[in-house]
Amino acid sequence: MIKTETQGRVAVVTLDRPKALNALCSELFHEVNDALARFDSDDGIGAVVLTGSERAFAAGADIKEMKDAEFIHNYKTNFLGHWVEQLSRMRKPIIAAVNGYALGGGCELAMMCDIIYAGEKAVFGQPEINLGTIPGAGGTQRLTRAVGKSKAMEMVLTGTVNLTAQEALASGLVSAVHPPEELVAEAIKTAAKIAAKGAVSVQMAKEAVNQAYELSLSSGLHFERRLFQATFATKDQKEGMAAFAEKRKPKFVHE
Ligand code: CO8
Repeated sequence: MIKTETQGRVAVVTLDRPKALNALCSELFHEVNDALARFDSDDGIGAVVLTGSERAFAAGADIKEMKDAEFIHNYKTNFLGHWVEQLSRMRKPIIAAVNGYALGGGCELAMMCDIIYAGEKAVFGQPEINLGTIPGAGGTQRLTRAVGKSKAMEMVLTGTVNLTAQEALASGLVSAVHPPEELVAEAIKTAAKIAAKGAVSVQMAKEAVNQAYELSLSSGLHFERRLFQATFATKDQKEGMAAFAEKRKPKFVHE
């Protein structure tokens, strides 16, 4: 249900369940998680791009698969919990390249990534309320932080107010909009730029930015300063600063 490829130090994971608009069924998520775990522990990979098709990034969790699920089963098995753990554990940066529908779990999947690029026709929405349920993997939390309370409430409570790519850009949910056919290449270009930096400082930078969502300002600044100081224990900091002083390009060794 997915395709994977590598381009230099960049891995690309493409959701490939076109007939169901990449609806996120259990099998698809297992494949995604396996691939992400593999790339996260591969020293030859520095960043990952996650994408779907031009019609759909993902139209949400698979409604047909989950429609008969019962609360006790969901609770006991922590339904959806294990699906999203790998993504939140990812230490390497992951860029979502979103063309077409990113609805429900699809929108949440994009928001679990570190950077989102949108194709011009992308649609972001949380339609769960129309199914008698609510978002279950960050739609009430990450979306609210990204677009603000009023817009998030409108989207989550009506299930029909969606964001276009331009609206998503204006609100800060995504950081760039590209023509659909150029989107993945643009995401790969950015991923390659990141993957060419020193891998240790990239991971530390990702950790530090993510703490901005978890910590008070003073604790966050403390966390950031400690990691900043720690970068001076790496070969890449020595190389990066020496290269600057010697007016040459750095050769990072990711150590
Ligand atoms: N689940 C299962 N099948 C789906 C889904 C889905 N979410 N979305 C589309 N499909 C299937 C359709 O049933 C259809 O299958 P078939 O050809 O066998 O009838 C096929 O994909 C094509 O879909 P449509 O014919 O409906 O295509 P349209 O272009 O007419 O419409 C839409 C596209 C608007 C995207 C429409 O398909 C739609 O509304 N889909 C459902 C969107 C939705 O409600 N998503 C939220 C699902 S609930 C959820 O995501 C909970 C999140 C929990 C956390 C997840 C963890 C990451």
